[in-house]
Amino acid sequence: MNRRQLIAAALLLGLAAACGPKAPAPFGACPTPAQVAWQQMEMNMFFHFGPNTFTGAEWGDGTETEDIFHPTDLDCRQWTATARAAGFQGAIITAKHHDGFCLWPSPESRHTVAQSQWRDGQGDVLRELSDACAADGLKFGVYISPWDRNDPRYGSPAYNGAFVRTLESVLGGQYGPVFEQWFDGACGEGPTGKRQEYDWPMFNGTVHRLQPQAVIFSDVGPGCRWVGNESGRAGRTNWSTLDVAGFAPGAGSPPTQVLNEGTPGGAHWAAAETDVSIRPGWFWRASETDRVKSVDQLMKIYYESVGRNSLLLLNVPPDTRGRIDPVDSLRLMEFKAALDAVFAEDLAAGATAAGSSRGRGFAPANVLDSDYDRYWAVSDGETTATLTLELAGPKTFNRVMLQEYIPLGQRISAFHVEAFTADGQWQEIARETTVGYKRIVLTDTVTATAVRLVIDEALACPTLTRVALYNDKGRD
Ligand code: FUL
Repeated sequence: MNRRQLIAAALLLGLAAACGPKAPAPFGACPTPAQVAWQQMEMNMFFHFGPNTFTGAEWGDGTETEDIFHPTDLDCRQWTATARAAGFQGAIITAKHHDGFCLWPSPESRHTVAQSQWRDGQGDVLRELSDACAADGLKFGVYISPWDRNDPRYGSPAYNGAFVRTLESVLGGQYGPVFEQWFDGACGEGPTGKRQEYDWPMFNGTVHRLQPQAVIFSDVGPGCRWVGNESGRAGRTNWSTLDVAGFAPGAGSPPTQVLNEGTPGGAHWAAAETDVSIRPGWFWRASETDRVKSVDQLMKIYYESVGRNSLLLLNVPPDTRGRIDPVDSLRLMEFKAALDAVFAEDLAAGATAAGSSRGRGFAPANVLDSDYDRYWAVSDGETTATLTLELAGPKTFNRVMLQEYIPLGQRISAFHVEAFTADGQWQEIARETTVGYKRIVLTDTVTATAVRLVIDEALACPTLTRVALYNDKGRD
């Protein structure tokens, strides 16, 4: 082809694409690009670290002397290297827990690392962790508790302004970009015995102003919501949409079942985040080292969080040295090996896909590649659909993974899966409700030459970007 022919061919192709079917219109509340990127992180690590690490308390009362905080061998690169090796994408640290102690030299407080003898008052855990995250390619996030049992202003209007300045000293760029701001809903008494009326619009506005891309966690968002329990379990039905009108974080939050399952067609996008600790407590304690969760427990948590349209925020609390305990890090490596053993091989690879579609660009085969932005979609107005995969031979599996294309909203509300088995029959192997960003359905182990996905009900014409089959040989 000469140059002129090339240009003509390119124009024709462009014209053909322009004449092709359009993408479905977004449906209902949809995530922002930052919320999509956040959900794609799938697993982040939580680090509870502070005076409680040294006192053994879960909630310090704010009277602890600053010198209590004295990690003997702090190494944040050990935390981030461990998280990275275990397949985690981000880290969130308790910069300030309810005891009010700040792991950075906050100018708003006299209860910080700067008042301690640790590193002669020159230490800054946020500096070290944010640098370590950058070095290991993890995103950096912060938990900053509004409830403060040390600050004498807590319980008076002055505290809200002080809390905003506290946020500014972390989010103002000093520690680089922050991907998630974690706001705990707990609102107990301060040192004055008083409770605070939190100014949530002002707190959220401060985060949005300084870190526009940061996803704000609280019981009710606005960026993402609490999953409603601390045991690692998202709802089997789990909508990323939620009706938040009239609710607030903490005592004013919706019932935990609503947090666990979301609201179908809800007015606000606030996907569930599942926060759970690898240990019984949130902070490290020598006495709990023999109760670090097993690989089976971690796999169950994975299937019931990431596999149920939620992000997993797994707490791995550093010890009094300021390092991850070897028992925990070994367990994390075993967990990663177990995940890899299941997800290394997609048994749908090489399959052919058939089903109705809205036309070129939205073919059923799009579910077979890992490009998130190429998806299968049916025509507007169709709220049921069938997709058949002819597998590349008989395949044995017990996990069916589905992914909706969430930038256009969450749509599927009921589906079932059938497998074509050696006896020449279609056999129903699963019947479920929602899909969302990622759904991993656990089935009995089955050997089949074809798989049929039937979308029985959707709030709008469904989209699917991925269907994959896996075999977890270690678990039913
Ligand atoms: C809770 C806190 O009270 C716990 O101490 C812990 O930080 C957990 C993640 O959130 O609300």
